[in-house]
Amino acid sequence: MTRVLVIGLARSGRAAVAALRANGENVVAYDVDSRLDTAGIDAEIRLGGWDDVFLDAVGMVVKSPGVPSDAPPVVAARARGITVVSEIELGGRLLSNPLIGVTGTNGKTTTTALLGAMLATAGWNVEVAGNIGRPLTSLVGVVDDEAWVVCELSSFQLEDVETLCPRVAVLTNLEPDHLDRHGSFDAYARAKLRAFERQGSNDVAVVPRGFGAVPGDAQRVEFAGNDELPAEPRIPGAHNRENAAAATAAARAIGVPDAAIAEALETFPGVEHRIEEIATVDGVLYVNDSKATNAAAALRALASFPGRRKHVILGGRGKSEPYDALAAAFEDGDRAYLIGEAATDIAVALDAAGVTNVQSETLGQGLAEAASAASAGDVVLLSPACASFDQFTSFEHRGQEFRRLVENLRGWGPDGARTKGSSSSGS
Ligand code: UMA
Repeated sequence: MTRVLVIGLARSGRAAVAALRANGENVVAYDVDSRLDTAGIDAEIRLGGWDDVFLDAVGMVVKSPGVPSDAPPVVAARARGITVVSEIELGGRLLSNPLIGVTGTNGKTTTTALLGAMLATAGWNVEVAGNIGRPLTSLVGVVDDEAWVVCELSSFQLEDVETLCPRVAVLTNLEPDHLDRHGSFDAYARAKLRAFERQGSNDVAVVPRGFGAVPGDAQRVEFAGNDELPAEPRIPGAHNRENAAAATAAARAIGVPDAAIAEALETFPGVEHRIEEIATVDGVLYVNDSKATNAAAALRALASFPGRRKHVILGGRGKSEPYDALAAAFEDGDRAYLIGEAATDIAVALDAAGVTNVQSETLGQGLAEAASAASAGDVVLLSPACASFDQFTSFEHRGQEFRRLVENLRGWGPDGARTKGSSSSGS
């Protein structure tokens, strides 16, 4: 009897193990972290250093998105000719639901959540999953077969798909990201476009207006940020209008009525950690854009507050990206507070562009320095342009920490008691 090996035992791996077990498979589960708490994982567990014997009797490997293709277990499995698929591929195989896949560099979480809101507003049965934080395999055995699944697809998840075929696939945009993992923009772009690869003539490909050819045979639908929409989106900024246009095109393609699309556009409040307004303290607006893990995303955040003096907290773990375009987007009077591993690289670009910058090292220090330099009307913006993993466990963790620090600044104690005078809004 063959077994399935699941690599990486965080959210995706745990969900994959449960789905495989529910499907009657014999599962062995591996994670490189020898101290991992494996309570509740119903599989034979292997932790720590890799040993090829873990592959004995294994017929298929399912890997978590965070596991790169050069990780020893993946290399060893491929050397033995064992099929390696992503957790998303497994989800696609085990679920018969109609799927809307949303990929792209930036805006895919917002577009995914907004599409979910459009279908839900129309009264359709819909689930939202994938890179947004809810593994696709966690839906196995839980959702009705006819429910639509709107699934955010990252390049990490698309690297190892073989049969996944979304009824509608959406590409929000394509810009450099994750070059450290994929090696080149071409390789990254190829991974993203795999979402379209197996689509047939009854499927729909939603792409930015003027975008080049995508693989597959789907009907092509284009969108642009200046499209006429059934209603103006509540979420602000030009980039969000693009997200709204992409979601609208996808929803219309499957027959969601314009009235429901309009209602969702007008009421959808946006997603946590994406240009999320946390509070106004003494006239200074604090914005959490922790999800900006690449320079292109941070550029969007900078462009969302034209004419307002910005204090931008930047840095973290860099992704081999240039920072000159980002530095050029700073307006006169804007300042940067640099944290984490990429601080020196970013400083070089900012210095060359004449942008005042401070080496703050940590988020707490950066926020304190930004808050003391800011005056009424200014914006303090956490939009790091980098991954979080040098100082935090995830971008969510970084954003939550920012929120906590801002809440402290507002003078709200942990019990909710106000300890210092301030005006506030938007939390
Ligand atoms: N691990 C190994 N070997 C390795 C690398 C990691 O065993 O070589 C283990 C780690 O010790 C850890 C586990 O793998 O225990 C982590 O797996 P994971 O990083 O895939 O984490 P998950 O919790 O499963 O989260 C993943 C996505 N994470 C990544 O892509 C890095 C989440 O996207 C996603 O929400 C979740 O699946 C559910 O689908 C996060 C993300 O940062 C939000 N995505 C990137 C992005 O949006 O830019 C792509």
